[in-house]
Amino acid sequence: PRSSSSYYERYHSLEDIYYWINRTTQEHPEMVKVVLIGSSYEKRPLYALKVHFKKQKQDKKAIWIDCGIHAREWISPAFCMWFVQNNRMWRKNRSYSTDSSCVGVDLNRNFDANWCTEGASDKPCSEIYCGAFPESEPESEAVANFLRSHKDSVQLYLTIHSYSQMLLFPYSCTLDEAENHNELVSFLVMAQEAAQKIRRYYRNTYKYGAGGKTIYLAPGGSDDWAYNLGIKYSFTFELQDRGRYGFLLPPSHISKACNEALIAVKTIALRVIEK
Ligand code: ING
Ligand code: ZN
Repeated sequence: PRSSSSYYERYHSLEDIYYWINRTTQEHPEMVKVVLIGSSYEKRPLYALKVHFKKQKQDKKAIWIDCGIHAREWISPAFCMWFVQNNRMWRKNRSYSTDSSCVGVDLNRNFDANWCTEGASDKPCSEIYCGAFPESEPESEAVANFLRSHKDSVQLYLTIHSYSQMLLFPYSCTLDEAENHNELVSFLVMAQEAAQKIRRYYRNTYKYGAGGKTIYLAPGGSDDWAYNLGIKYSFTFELQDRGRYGFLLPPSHISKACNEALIAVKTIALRVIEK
């Protein structure tokens, strides 16, 4: 399928490339436009892809790249496809700010928990940009609105990230201990013990602790916000792996990674229900 990374590590027929052009423009109509600029001697269409990588102001500046002027140089069209391919390592959402050409807010810095203090950035180009104000983004606002209106029934908040194999709890936005710190530790000790049952197969362990002390200070995270809202059991799971593949975890690792996390979720959920 076109979405797998290996698609770009192969050569493609002209027919495939036409299909790819079609799919790419349909999937990202705001970023990629197709323009028919003529036809070949054999009457095949010549397409230009107009790619907007950033919000464009009035004075439109452009780069032209053509690939495949010489037929036997197959790596050349492969480069053009590689160039257009979306950034698999994108982290933030896709919002445009008015005073910068950089795109995106880090949604896990956009919640109202010591918002935009140390561990976040007010620079729109940063990977940890906190946004213009707490819940400035529709995605974080939607989550926050839902939890606000259901906070009496939601007893356990889980947010799943990757990678590094860690089970984290509040606070990430300060080095202070949460009021029920020891209880949260005991939940994770149990989850960890349960995970060890299958460790014989998987040989994986998870570190656990309060976010700020275990990884880094990170204000504006959803788990801290949910905790402060009153959901006393609030956890961030950082799933596999430890860095071998990092964010590019191969599909063959999905079931192991999910089964491990499932054991931890079940253990924690049972403890919360028992209370
Ligand atoms: N890690 C989280 C991040 O947003 C985190 C760590 C957890 C921050 C809880 C704040 C609260 O940086 C990843 N992998 O995104
Ligand atoms: Zn994350």
